[in-house]
Amino acid sequence: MLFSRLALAAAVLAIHGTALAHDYKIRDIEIDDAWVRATAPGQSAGGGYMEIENEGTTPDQLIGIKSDAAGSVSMHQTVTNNGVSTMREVDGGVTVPAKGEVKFAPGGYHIMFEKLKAPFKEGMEIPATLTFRQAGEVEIKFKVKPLTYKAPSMNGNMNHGGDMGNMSGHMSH
Ligand SMILES: [Cu+2]
Repeated sequence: MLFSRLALAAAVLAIHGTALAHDYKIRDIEIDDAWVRATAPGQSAGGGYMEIENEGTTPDQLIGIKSDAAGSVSMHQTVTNNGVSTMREVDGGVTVPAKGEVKFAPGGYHIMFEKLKAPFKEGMEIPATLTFRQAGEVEIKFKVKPLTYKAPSMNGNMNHGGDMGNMSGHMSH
């Protein structure tokens, strides 16, 4: 009994320790929890998510992303008007406020991988290079989560996950 309780405590500590660690850091910018969902058969695009923190006292801006895993990589934003969600490419860049953070999450900002060179399979890591106006370039890896993975959405009505299987929304750009 005592042993199993100790084991549980150790497991909780281990999980907590991982959550506190910053996955990637460049100057004042930290990137955590970068992930994409595995693609369904025939799906040629996928959305990437992450958290970006700025510990600095001046704002920074994510101005570019590239990856060898896809023919086209861009920053998108899902916008919901009158209950209808559409996504559009971000113009200019995504600002990370001083002493603040930006979350790329289903229903909001996301990285759009299109023309995938190979399907995203659970357990893979998708390399990408982010460019920040102040901090410069940082290489990160998006962990591929299961196709059924449900992320906490920014808004219950805007689940981008539902869109990802059907990429017709992208035909509008
Ligand atoms: Cu998109």
